[in-house]
Amino acid sequence: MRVLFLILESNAYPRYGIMCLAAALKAQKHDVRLANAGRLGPSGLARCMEEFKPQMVGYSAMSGEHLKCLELNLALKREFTFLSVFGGPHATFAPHELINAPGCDAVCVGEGDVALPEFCRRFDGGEAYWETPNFLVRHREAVVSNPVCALVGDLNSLPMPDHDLMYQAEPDLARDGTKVFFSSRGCCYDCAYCFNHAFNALYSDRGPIVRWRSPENIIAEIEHVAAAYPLDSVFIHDDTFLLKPKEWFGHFGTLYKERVGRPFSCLVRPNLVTDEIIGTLRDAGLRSVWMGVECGDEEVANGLLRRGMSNADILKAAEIIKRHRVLLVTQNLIGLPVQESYQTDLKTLDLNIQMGPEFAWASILYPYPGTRIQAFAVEHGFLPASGVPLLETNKRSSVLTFSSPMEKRRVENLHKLFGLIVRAPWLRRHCDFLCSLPTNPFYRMIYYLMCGIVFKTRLFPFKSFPREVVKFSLLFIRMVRKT
Ligand code: B12
Ligand code: SF4
Repeated sequence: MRVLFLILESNAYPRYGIMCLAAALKAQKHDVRLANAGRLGPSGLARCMEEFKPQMVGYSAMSGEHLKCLELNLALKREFTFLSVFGGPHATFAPHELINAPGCDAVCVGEGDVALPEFCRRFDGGEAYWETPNFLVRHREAVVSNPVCALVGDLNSLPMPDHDLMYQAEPDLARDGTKVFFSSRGCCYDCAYCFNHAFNALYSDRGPIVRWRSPENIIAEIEHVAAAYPLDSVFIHDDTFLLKPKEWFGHFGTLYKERVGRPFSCLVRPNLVTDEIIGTLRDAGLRSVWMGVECGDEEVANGLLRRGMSNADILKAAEIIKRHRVLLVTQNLIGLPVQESYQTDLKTLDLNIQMGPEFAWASILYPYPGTRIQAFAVEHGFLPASGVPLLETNKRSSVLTFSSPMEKRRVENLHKLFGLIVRAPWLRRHCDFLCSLPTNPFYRMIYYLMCGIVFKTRLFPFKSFPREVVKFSLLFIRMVRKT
């Protein structure tokens, strides 16, 4: 079968889900391609469709970008004949919205590694593909919904994700010295703003949620990439890298040091940080960790957000990380659905100042479909019951209704200045004044400049300036314009 995956833009980040699916389909001898619609433009994409004649076009969409995927799909459907299939987070958490949208033929809920090859096998063999597990399919004017099958139990059994496919479609990613990998899937925590609790409920009786690859398995993938592409550093993007047995890290550390030997980064949850594990990983080459702090107001963090840890736990984790001379990046949530949102955010700011991270990254909360925080925000009047507005980017403003326009302005400004104030704490005493000024492009520039400078000088420094500078500058301009 000829399957074409379409992405709108890579956002300077590989689509690992597509790389996994492409590998699974190729293992079944299907002919798979990937096109970046943004890069090709309408005429290039039309040429690609004419030449490849895909029988199926697959989209992987997060909430928000699904709208543009639907639009593109409809435009293509006017000129070409193919089956359109949607997957990814929006398909998982709002499948009915997608399957009822014009032009959408099928939606894959949850993991597609087993489901999509099975769907293609049935389609190709003239069997009842509309009855494939995990899929909602439009069949003879009706929608057929099927339950999800078990999660992939043994991640080592999956074929190696298809990096070549991604890097051919997106040469900037091939040139980028930092490459992304995943060593595990799933997270057992219950944070109210994250997709995992909804994902876990979907799969509640379908096998263990948290699964990890063997150190040999992920290292073989990293070696494979290093042999063919520039690789200066590795970013292991598991939701919670430390959610594995202690022995795993010793074994991984030894192999990584021997066979990869480049600096790496990962994401951690403060309550899982221990002196022993960080020491082992540091010895193997750990350069930076991204740690979810989210909220410095303990009542909000443990009530509304369900984080389940104290500020003391967070400070202790930060101290361990810094003591091992690992660069610490904190991740924080701004603009929460609470009465005094700005005051709550200031507590988060102060906690960050106390921790002194290399960089404090802040996101404006966007309550995604299926999350508890969305239900809470609707119930308490922070969001309209009629429907949650979709934003193309949540790096500019908040969708919540705050107690006053000034409260909203302060929250949005603090989001832009957060990283700067944490790096230059003397600005803290001017924070109320700075945040009460009208929102403005200058603050947005500061936000992206801070990210850009810290990323490319400290976290993932340019190794080859000529190789990366053009891509990086274009990304910077695109992000500022979009926001
Ligand atoms: C890496 C990552 C990114 C990367 C790349 C995104 C991508 N789509 O790959 C970047 C940095 C660009 C990114 C950006 C954002 N992200 Co993000 N990101 C992730 C992260 C951590 C990993 C994604 C991943 O590669 N997973 C591993 C692969 C194997 O899983 P997968 O992608 O889900 O794919 C599987 C299935 O979904 C399915 N599948 C996927 N696609 C398809 C397609 C077809 C046709 C089929 C049949 C099946 C299928 O099969 C795959 C294999 O089993 C996830 C969390 C997570 N653990 O998934 C959040 C996550 C996807 N991101 C999220 C969010 C909110 C964002 C941002 C909005 C954050 C922000 N504040 O800016 C932006 C959105 C940008 C945009 N353009 O819309 C949310 C999405 C929620 C939602 N309802 O959409 C997630 C789920 C995390 C969360 N907080 O809940 N993100
Ligand atoms: S620890 Fe991170 S990945 Fe896990 S549920 Fe909480 S926010 Fe999501």
